[in-house]
Amino acid sequence: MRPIEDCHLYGIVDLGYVSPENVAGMTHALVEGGVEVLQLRAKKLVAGEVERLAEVMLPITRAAGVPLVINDHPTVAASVRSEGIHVGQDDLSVAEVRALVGPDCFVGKSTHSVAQARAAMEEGADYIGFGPLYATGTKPDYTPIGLQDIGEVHSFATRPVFCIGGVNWERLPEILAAGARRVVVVSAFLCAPDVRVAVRQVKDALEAQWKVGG
Ligand code: TZP
Ligand code: MG
Repeated sequence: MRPIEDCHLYGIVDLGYVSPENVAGMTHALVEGGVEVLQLRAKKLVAGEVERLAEVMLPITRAAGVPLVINDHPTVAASVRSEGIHVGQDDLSVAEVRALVGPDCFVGKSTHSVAQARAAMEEGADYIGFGPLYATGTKPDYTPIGLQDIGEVHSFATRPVFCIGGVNWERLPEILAAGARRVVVVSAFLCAPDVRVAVRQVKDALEAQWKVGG
């Protein structure tokens, strides 16, 4: 299983874009394309349904060595023994979540400003999401934060920082130039005509940047 520190391309199976019956197929496509960590995000489903979908995804992600992260439901993460759990600013604290999921499950936190990113590091999050960089239909109520703070967050971050929100292949050069090392891509993958090709394209661009950047 790939440790979160070694993950640079993060995908999300978001039930806003994927119907429950397509979760298995989409999971296959994303991991075969090359995502290195995958989240299950289902804002409108109850815990039991999220658990059922996690059980669909886990055999696929485990076979690929890709950690699965459950959004919002620490009790589901604990019962299916997912590798990770992700919470937002309005959810339980990292310590409270850790008490529910145990020591083997990493805890990620959404952050939307430099101050929140700093607080999440101090709180002991295992990674953070930082965004939305751009306006995005996947999280429509949030004001985009732009690219200008990415460098500052990386200057103090002691854990992985995944830049998120409107990330796609066309924008990747400017996002990486702003200092990003890791990205989350949601709709640009889930809505792509060929998901595997779209993932591979972003992954190739990320890997090319590391070769240049060392
Ligand atoms: N958190 C911040 S932006 C976002 C989340 C979950 C949505 C990202 O989705 P997309 O489609 O890649 O903009
Ligand atoms: Mg939440």
